[in-house]
Amino acid sequence: MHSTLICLIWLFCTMCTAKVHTFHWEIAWKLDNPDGMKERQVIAINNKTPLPTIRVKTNDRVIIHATNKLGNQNTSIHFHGLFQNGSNSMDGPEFVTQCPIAPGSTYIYDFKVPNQEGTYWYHSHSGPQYGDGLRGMFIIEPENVDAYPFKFDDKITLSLTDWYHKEAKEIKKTFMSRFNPTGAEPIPQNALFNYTRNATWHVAPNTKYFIQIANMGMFVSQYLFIENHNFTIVEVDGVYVKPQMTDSIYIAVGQRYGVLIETGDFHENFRFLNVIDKPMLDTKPAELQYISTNWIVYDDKKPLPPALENNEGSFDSFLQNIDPFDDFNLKPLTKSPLMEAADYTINLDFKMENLGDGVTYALFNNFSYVAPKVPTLMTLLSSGKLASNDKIYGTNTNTFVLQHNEVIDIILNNMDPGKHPFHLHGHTFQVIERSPPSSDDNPITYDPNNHAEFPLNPVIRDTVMVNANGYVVLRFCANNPGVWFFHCHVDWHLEQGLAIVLVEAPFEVQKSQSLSSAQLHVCKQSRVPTSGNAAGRYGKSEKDWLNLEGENIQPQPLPPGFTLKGYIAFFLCAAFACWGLLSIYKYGIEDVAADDGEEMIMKLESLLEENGGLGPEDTRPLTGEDSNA
Ligand SMILES: *[C@@H]1O[C@H](CO)[C@@H](O)[C@H](O)[C@H]1NC(C)=O
Ligand SMILES: *[C@@H]1O[C@H](CO)[C@@H](O)[C@H](O)[C@H]1NC(C)=O
Ligand SMILES: *[C@@H]1O[C@H](CO)[C@@H](O)[C@H](O)[C@H]1NC(C)=O
Ligand SMILES: *[C@@H]1O[C@H](CO)[C@@H](O)[C@H](O)[C@H]1NC(C)=O
Ligand SMILES: *[C@@H]1O[C@H](CO)[C@@H](O)[C@H](O)[C@H]1NC(C)=O
Ligand SMILES: *[C@@H]1O[C@H](CO)[C@@H](O)[C@H](O)[C@H]1NC(C)=O
Ligand SMILES: [Cu+2]
Repeated sequence: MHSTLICLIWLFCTMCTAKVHTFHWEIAWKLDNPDGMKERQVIAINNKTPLPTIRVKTNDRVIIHATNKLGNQNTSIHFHGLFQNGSNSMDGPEFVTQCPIAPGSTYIYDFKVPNQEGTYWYHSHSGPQYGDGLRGMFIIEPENVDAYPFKFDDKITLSLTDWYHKEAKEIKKTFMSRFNPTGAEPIPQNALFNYTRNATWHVAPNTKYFIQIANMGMFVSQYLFIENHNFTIVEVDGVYVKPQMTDSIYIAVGQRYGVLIETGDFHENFRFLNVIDKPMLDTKPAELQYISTNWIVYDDKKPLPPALENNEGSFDSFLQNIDPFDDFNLKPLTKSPLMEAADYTINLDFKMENLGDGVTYALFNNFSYVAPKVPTLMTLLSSGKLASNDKIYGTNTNTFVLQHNEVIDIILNNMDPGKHPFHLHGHTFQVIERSPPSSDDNPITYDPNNHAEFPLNPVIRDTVMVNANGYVVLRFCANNPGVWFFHCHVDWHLEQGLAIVLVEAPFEVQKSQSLSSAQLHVCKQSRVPTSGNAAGRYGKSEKDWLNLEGENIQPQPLPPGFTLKGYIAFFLCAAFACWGLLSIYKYGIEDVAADDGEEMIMKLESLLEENGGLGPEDTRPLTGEDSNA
């Protein structure tokens, strides 16, 4: 009796402080034309675009009934940057923490908003699907409105994305094909500013705005710049930082910035530019809109300055005139000294390579991530004492088991000539070292015995750019039991397998977390097993659990003697002859294998067959299907 009363009082008290935000979302296709250049099918929530911004306070609760009405695709939702401490099954990535949500099925995301504040976002974590629009902002405000560590008069959000005219699934087919042997990434058509282009932002003079910015794109980083105005960075990836003035910011996909802008005593209007980091692109089709002009409007009656021309000249002079602040040198506002030396170090060497099906894959220590048959969290929950044995999670999932509360270093050596934004789920990390970029002939790798002194108050974030042929060293504490994905946020690279999985404190997870029958039902609807090892096998003995026969694996390597360079040279010579290179430039990622190219490619394939077999039957999708090699 007495305890019931206490319970009621407690319940009442939590109700009056923490709010519950309940959403019913129908995720479905809709025709839309955000860039004003091409109508296409995009993903909407409750038939609306752009997708809603979720705005909550620290310690609130969020309940989202996510119903898949797409008809032709599975789905899932990840809340990027939220720790999901104690609620690992709400994190979202399919085959990591949950089963895909099949068409017609509903998954209930139900979690407490963590003790975090700032700018976050949500997006699909099913294949390249968020490129079709399943992405939105997620803002966490302090419990007390006056508790921001800086002052402002008004606050707004701003989302940036690259934008493609084709459906992501179709783009992926052309991208991950042996007709794209260099692994050239799909080139977007342009970049959206708040889900539109040519936008105007009306401001009041002499006003301080807090702008919360997220790059929700698939691939390219963007520069953000306002003529005659500086930004003061006050937040990165949900971490408040010492105010830092800069004339522009550089923001990779997955990253967020909170900035203050003080408007002046102006009676004219200025350009507000979002500009694609053009050097990330392998080809630059003439129609690519890499410089987008929007406007900050003080006076509606005054003219808008003309849009910046979209050409090399204006891009180069733009780059020459800005000096974005290096995020490595940002300092967290709350003193958070360098964590003590690592108890456990994960060494990752990363490169791109053609495997036996002629497709380019991303390899971490020679392994490309391939989703297991059983979501890794479910392997963990069903495996008892074996949960700490990394073998049961599969040979192709790049799984590392971490002990509870250990300090972990991730050393990431990038042996690739591109830069890559890496994101860790369930954590923020200290960025304790980052090398400058280097060249292909001279990749810089981390030397534990010879490195720069680590900063005493390193920047903390959840998505960090590693430079071309360079490295980055990240440090965090394994204080969040669960299964967490670590991957490149260039989604095309994730599709190529650029991911590892951290199984953190598995026995703690078993003690305190479980799956609801509703969650298990979602698995039933997508026909995904919910227990067993990565191959879906289990039994009484350890031997049964270590038997991975039938697991999903990456394609075999190219036959010996058949090097990537040789393959590309051969491919280009045979298939494209003289017109080939031109077509690549002209059509970008369009299917260059049309008409007469097709014939040449057939010839090439039969040649390859003789050279050791590259038959079309070797082609396998990255996830979810049997591969019995
Ligand atoms: C933006 O301007 C371009 C060039 O004038 C135009 O083609 C496009 O339709 C406009 N888009 C929007 C969304 O206004
Ligand atoms: C959804 O996922 C399941 C399990 O991986 C797969 O078998 C099925 O083909 C997927 N459905 C669609 C529509 O892609
Ligand atoms: C972006 O869109 C949101 C609404 O979705 C709006 O509140 C905000 O003011 C817009 N930002 C800019 C810079 O126009
Ligand atoms: C922006 O910052 C630079 C360097 O700190 C300074 O020289 C310039 O006057 C500032 N511009 C404005 C408009 O505040
Ligand atoms: C990857 O494979 C190469 C060649 O087989 C080998 O030399 C190298 O040691 C491997 N790397 C790792 C981290 O296993
Ligand atoms: C998760 O919760 C535990 C227990 O409350 C806490 O010790 C730990 O610091 C939290 N981890 C994160 C990443 O917030
Ligand atoms: Cu990448």
